[in-house]
Amino acid sequence: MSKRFLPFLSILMLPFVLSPPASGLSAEEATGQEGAAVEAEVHLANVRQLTFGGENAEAYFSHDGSEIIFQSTREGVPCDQIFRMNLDGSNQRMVSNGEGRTTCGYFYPDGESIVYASTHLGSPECPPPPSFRMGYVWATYDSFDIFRASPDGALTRLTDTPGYDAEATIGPDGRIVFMSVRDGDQEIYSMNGDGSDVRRLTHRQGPDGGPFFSPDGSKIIFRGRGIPDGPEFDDYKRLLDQGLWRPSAVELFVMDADGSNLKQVTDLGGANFAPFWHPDGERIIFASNSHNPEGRNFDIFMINLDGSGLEQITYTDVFDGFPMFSPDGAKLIFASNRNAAQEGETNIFIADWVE
Ligand SMILES: [Ca+2]
Ligand SMILES: [Ca+2]
Ligand SMILES: [Ca+2]
Repeated sequence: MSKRFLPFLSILMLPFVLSPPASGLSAEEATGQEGAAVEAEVHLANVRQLTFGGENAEAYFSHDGSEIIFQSTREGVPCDQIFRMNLDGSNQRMVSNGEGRTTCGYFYPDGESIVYASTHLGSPECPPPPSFRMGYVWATYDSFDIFRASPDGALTRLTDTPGYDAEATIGPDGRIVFMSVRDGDQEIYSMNGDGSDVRRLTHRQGPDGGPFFSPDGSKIIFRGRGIPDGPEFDDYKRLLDQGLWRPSAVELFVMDADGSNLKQVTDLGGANFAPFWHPDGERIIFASNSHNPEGRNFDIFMINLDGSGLEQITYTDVFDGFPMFSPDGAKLIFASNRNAAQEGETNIFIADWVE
């Protein structure tokens, strides 16, 4: 999964979200639920806001499309914990253990057990955010490991190697794909749902992460960048050794589930991340700032797997990202700073998808 954009984006976007007109919403739209909708977004109908306040992101449907899992920092929750809710936003409840910082919650195919990453074995407290002096970076905390939580909340640790393990998602057959720095670089691995049979899938210098299986489980889409030796790699490696990453330049790639047949999907510039499959297995929806690579305005785009047919889906001047289709393709969920009641808050939205 893709995390770690939002806390830093929220900070960096302050000047942009202070003035409501910059959101692309009219004053009339900016009040109430109607403010979730934007006229230019022709593929999105009946946009509904599901969370109200705090930082909510990485919302993912269960495999049968009946429920949503997401991470939230909100009143009484000082750093991200994993929540579940119904598709109308009702019955929101924390399902992680409330300790440390968590990220990247995802349902097992049974719709009961979940997987998520947490720092709680390092400390029950929230880990300190990276220094603002580091600029625009994600913290890939060393203490993150991946856990399976059964419906009663009991945790099974699935990774135990030193360094960051997170961004776990689960394919239709229950196999997990995730990112780890266990071999000294950001790489993608897969494992069985119980943590056994770990296989390394990427082998290139530079960041690789945020993987998702295709609907039939045969392919994996992810964000990445190959970096040759030189000043850019030296900077990447220096940050990596501090548990940090500057995600300013990444594109989308696809490979077979065994790591073979690696192909680049986007070549847009800027940061392209949070890819997810349309149920047809031929199209990818993702977040990008390629239309404004130095800026903080991300929007959601869609592209064919062969790199053709790029289309912009959202149109606001603030962050829109983490898109995911329901299994039948009828709905899209995403995170956005649109319609924020307070500056910098990020909420989950759901829309009917219009082809
Ligand atoms: Ca670890
Ligand atoms: Ca790599
Ligand atoms: Ca936007």
